Order: sequence, then structure tokens, then C-alpha cells
Amino acid sequence: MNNLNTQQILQDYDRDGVVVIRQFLTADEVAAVRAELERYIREDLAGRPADAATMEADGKTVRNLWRLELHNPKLRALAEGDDIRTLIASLVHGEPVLAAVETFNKPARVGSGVPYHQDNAYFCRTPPDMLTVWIAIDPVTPENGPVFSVKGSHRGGVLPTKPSGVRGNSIGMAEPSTVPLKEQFCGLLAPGDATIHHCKTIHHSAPNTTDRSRLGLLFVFRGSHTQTDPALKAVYAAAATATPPA
Ligand SMILES: O=C(O)CCC(=O)C(=O)O
Repeated sequence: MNNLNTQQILQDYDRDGVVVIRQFLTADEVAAVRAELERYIREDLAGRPADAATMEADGKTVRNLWRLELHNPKLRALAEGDDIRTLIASLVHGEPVLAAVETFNKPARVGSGVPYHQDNAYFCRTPPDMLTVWIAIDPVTPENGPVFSVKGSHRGGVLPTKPSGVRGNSIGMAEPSTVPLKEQFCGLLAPGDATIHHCKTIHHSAPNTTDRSRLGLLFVFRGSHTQTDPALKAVYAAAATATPPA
């Protein structure tokens, strides 16, 4: 990881609920992640349970890999590196627990969009000390479906939801944000750059209609002091049953 200005990261994250960190992974780490993901899809995925992946509508291209913290020791070890844990501890206000390692592949031409949502509608934790580190493995451009976030939205509650019918993103917001796209934070990233977003930050992304994929690797952490919120969990369970992820 690059030398970090932790104070600046904390300040931006607290204010906006999303922060960008350039060169979070080195070029060598990005190359190793890409090679490992390609190998995993080619050699291991068929032997994993159905909930290890969500496919795009073509039925053959990977939209998401899930539960890599269980299925892939190399990627788990990367997420659990000391530098990352130290940074995350200050953002989740406690001891970080790695909750998930996953991908949003957004493949060329067939990569689907992600509806407006807040992650805590899925994570259901209280207090909401949970976040996602979203690491670009491919360049993220205005054209290939960058993640847009509504700055400051983490300071409100979890807004009303509705089942989205989108495989891999079963629960969306009942109403999209009224903040115009041009005022939202747009995560334009070079390979190795990352964003970190709070679990209540409203975000979404468009389909990828370009000829280049937009692969993102995600590390999700929670503070060890967080608990499941039963009310949020009941709403999520109903949506996940209506649209199973795999
Ligand atoms: O990668 C995307 O397009 C969406 C990612 C997302 O929803 C998330 O990081 O929680």
C-alpha cells in the first residue's frame, strides 16, 4: 500500500461517507489479483456451491464472485494484511472483522447495472460501523459503469427499500436519490486505486456497454462490536428469498 494520509482519509470518510485512495494496491498486486481471479474462475468455481457466484443474463459470464474469504486463501490473506487492518480499524471504530471478499466484474458489453442501494440493507448491522473497500483491477472510466455515491448520505438512516429483482443485488431503494448525477461522487479509478464507502452511503452503477471490462475487488469489514439489527434482517431476508443471488 502507498504511504497513506490517514487523517485526511478519516476526515473525508466522515464528511462524505466515501473516500478515494490512489495506489491502494501496487501494479504487482493488481496483476497477482487478476491472475488469481482468472485461475479461480477457470479451475475452482465449478466445484464451489451455487452461492459462490452470480452470472450475467447470458448465463455464462461472471457478474459477481461471492464468499472468496472462504473459498480463496490468497485473496483472504491480501484483505487481512496489517496495513489494511490498521487503516480499517480507525474507520470502523474498533477491531476489524473481515466479513466478505467479493467481486463486481462488470464484464464488457453484458455487465449489468447495480440499482440505487445502501449496503446496510444487506449487512443489517448496528451500530453501522461497516464499510467496503472497492479496489479497481481494471481502469474505471465514465463509460464502463463507475460507481456513483451520494456524498453525506451515510449520515441519514437506512431508507425504505424494495426487492429489486436484480440477481446479485436483491434489495434496492424504494425511490432513487434525487441528487443529480453530476453532483454525486463518481469513482473514476486507475488499476490499484480504491474507494472506501460507508455501509449507509447511497450508491449505484450503470451497465457496461463498452468493449472493456470493469473488474472490481471488494473487501467488506465490520467492527467486532457490531450486532445484527433484527428489523433490517427481516426485510432483507424477504428480498433475498424473492430474488436469490445465484
Ligand atoms: O461495483 C459496482 O458496480 C457496485 C458495487 C457495490 O454495490 C458495492 O460496492 O457495494
